[in-house]
Amino acid sequence: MSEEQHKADHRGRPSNDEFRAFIAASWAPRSTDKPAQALAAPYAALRRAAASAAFPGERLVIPAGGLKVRSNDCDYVFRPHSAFAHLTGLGSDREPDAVLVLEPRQDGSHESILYFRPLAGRDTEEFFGDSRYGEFWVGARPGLADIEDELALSARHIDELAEGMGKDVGSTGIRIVRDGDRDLTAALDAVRDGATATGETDEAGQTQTIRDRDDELAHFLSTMRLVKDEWEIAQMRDAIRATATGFDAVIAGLPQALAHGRGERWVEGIFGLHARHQGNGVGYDSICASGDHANTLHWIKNTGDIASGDLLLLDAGVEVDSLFTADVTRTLPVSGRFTEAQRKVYDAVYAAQEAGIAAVKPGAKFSDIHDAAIRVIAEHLHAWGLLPEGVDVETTLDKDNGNYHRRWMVHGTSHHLGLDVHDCALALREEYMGSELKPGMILTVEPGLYFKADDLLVPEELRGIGVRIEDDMLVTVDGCENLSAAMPRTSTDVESWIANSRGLTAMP
Ligand SMILES: [Mn+2]
Repeated sequence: MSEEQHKADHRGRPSNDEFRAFIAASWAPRSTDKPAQALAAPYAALRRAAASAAFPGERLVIPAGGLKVRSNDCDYVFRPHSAFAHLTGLGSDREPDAVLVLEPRQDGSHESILYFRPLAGRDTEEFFGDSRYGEFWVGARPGLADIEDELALSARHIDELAEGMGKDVGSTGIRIVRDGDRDLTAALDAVRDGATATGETDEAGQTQTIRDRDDELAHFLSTMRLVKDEWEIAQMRDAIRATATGFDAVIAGLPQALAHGRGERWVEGIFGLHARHQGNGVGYDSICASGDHANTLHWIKNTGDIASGDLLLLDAGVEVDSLFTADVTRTLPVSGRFTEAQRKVYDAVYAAQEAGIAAVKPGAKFSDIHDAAIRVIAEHLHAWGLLPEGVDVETTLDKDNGNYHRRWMVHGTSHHLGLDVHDCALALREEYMGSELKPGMILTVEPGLYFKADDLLVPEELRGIGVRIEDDMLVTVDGCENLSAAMPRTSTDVESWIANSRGLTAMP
């Protein structure tokens, strides 16, 4: 058999017309039921309307992105670009290569058109022969009419995209979310070159490039997510509820995690099981850090053992099918009881978190949260004699003086949370750190203290202790709601949580 023939047979290509007819025949008719409209559809329509109003007369291109190769002929599970998910309401694994186009109308509004790859007929080679997209291999997809009903927008075949892109939109032009699909962006750049080199200028009088104009669109779509609508808030509640289930399961599984060795991986697996079971998966790689590993801020290798005297820092969140994710951290005494030194550090971080949470209210600045929490951290470090001689709390908090406390807490206290774990990342500093908190914003409050095992500046009893406590806060009209409050936070409540899980009565 030639290499060519072998390949052909391996991939199931028809060897003759008879085979093709055989494959295409005698399947039950497809369902003609109209799919229900997605619950997210009306909210997605409002978001598209906002984008339309911001860019009248312009064609806006928001790609879902394509499949990413993991290795050879295996792809990663598909996750659409967050801007695409937000504007369509499509979530987990939908729809690779799709492109949302807001097509300008004469009256300044836009028609929403979803170009995608609809289900192929059973008489096509794709049906049985295409291992990346074919129904035999990866399952059925909706047809054009199905997705129009589901999302309440217009749908066209992806093969018509090039023609749609080529239509003249006059002098105002086309914008694309560049990191959505790099190939499509490159193709569009080639087409747009002539049209946009006309020397348009921005507010500061600088000549705008194509990229600048695209970045304005991405920035708009990112900052649009700063304040969540009621549907998004409900998704976040679901994500956090599922996350609490995962944390409960981890606590219940700690005895096995110790017994099996490589306990951090065991914990990652237990949380991942519940994330995958209840949602789309984890919203980011879980940090399962026992003992000194907790002092590596993004410890996602999770290769370590868990010892009974350790603190286990678990930073994990479930991403639900709509792709909204929780982001919660608890630091758990594996034995069920904090040692005196562990409790001292834990209670300090808790006090800092309480101060941070108290600062979450409308009208306060986003940066007030960090300022409040880090002051409490600095006070404890000073009281424990860890700051250099002559450096008091005010001195270390003064940015011009070097922020000595950052040796033990280098990260920020808060970030926006939503479709991305670090949501609204394209917001400018004044729209993020410097902005006022508004009802509907969802953000984390997550101070920590990290004393590395080899830190000779700290007393020996504190070395190897790392603590972070992280909750997800919704800004309300008169303050905030801790969406993750179901997961215990104080040192005594955490001990009771573990004791209850083991069927023991909590220590008084
Ligand atoms: Mn976080």
